[in-house]
Amino acid sequence: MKVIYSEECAKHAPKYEILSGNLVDYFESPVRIEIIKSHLQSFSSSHNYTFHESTDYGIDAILAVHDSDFVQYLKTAYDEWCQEGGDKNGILPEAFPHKNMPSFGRNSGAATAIAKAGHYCYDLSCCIMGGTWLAAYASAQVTISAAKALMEDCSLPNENGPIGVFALCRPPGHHATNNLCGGYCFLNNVAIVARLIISATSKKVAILDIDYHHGNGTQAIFYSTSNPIYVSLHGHPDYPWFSGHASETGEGEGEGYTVNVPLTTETDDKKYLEALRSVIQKIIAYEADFLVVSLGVDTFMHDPIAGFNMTSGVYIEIGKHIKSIGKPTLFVLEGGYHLETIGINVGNILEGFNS
Ligand code: OKS
Ligand code: ZN
Repeated sequence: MKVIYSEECAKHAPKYEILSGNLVDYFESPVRIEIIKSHLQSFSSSHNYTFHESTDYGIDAILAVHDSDFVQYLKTAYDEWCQEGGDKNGILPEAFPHKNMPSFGRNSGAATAIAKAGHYCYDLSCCIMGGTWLAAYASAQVTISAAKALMEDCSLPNENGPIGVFALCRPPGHHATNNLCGGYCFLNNVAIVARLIISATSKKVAILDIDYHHGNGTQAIFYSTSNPIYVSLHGHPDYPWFSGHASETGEGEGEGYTVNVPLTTETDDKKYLEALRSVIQKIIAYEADFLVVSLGVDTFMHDPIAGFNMTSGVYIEIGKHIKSIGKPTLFVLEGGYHLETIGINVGNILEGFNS
């Protein structure tokens, strides 16, 4: 199995975030992908992982999902902030243009860097530093490179079941919308490659989001289209708080092509696999040609920011279930913050898929 990565992904590394009112070390750190990589490398002879540095395919696939003013903001926010005398650690919003504010929509022009931050970001988890754009761009290029590899290799004969490629990327993407960052996410990697695969092949894509959190950004980007279908299992109620209800099913041409399965925080291995089996039936019925998986392992019982009760062993079963869909599959890393097990848990999903 090909694993695509980029050293550039480490260039975004905020020191802190706020968790329950406390300043804590930033969970979404570069070490996450280092741990996963060395875990997969320790397996690479028996499991046949090969590691490939990403190729730069340029900005076009990114601009097919994200607004150009938003991309411009991500590129320039840090420099503007520094020119205005801001702290070298990076820029965070201080206030957001809330719909209940009397001046909402009238005097909301964003003149300063920090006002723009409130316009283009919806929480406090997306500090923009000197290296943030480089890392977010690299994360997208890792995912694009992985998608290109999958499209090339899926025509080759394969006896062991469907072919898979793993995009070992960060920062993650599924909370980013066409013009907002949030939830550690700047560019929506999965949305970028789903749209790329559809435009390159004219085939049908299913997105299966198994991160603990609802992928509100991915859902929003594809809410009114029937291709791709977006299917998410997630903890509820939890971050991002205002989306992921079962009643959100898409609109217009997209009606019926968003599937949300909110699960209570008591969810264990057995309940999760039951829910997974039911959504896999929907993906099979959709007759997708490609599967893109938003792969988060923050569903693990000891994850520091999530609430499920799942064990490491279940990830092998999850991987086997994904294999049973039988389609070329792109795994794209999203969340997962329990560093002691992140390598094992991601490795178990890939191992189940490759078994
Ligand atoms: C604030 C944390 C906000 C982001 C939480 C969700 C990140 C994630 N302290 N999404 O999949 O893993
Ligand atoms: Zn998550």
